[in-house]
Amino acid sequence: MNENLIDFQILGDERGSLISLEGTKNVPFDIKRVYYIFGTKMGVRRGFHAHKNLQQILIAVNGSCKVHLNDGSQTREVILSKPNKGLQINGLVWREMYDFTDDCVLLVLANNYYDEDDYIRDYEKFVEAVK
Ligand code: T46
Repeated sequence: MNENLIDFQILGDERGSLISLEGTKNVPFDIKRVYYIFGTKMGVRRGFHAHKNLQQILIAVNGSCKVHLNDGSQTREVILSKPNKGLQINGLVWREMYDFTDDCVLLVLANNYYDEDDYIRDYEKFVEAVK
């Protein structure tokens, strides 16, 4: 399974906490895009796609959600509930995000710009692609 959980160092002092994300340093790629998902309604499942080449790191900077991963031979469920835990997903992994808490903010770092041509949104095409 082409995924990896990264522990980001929590910096801070008596005032509170801080995490710094730096491309090609603690983030293992050059960051070209950052987006965040919030306000996802209870019971909604999102994702339902794989990427051909994109590398991403998903961090629940607030609240929590679950991520279902499928690389064509194995599946895995990951709970993201800590702002210092990053889930790296590279390329051909089918992903679905669900069980978002009301306060969930899912931050995503990506190594490339948005490109709809990099998405495989049809599950049958994904199965063909991973063969
Ligand atoms: C992923 C998971 C974790 C843009 O215009 N620019 C962007 O950078 C993104 C990410 C999306 N969009 C548009 C495309 C759709 O019209 O925003 C709309 C919602 O995107 P989508 O339905 O793909 O969102 P999710 O939550 O299903 O998936 C997203 C990412 O698209 C995807 O790369 O891995 O989060």
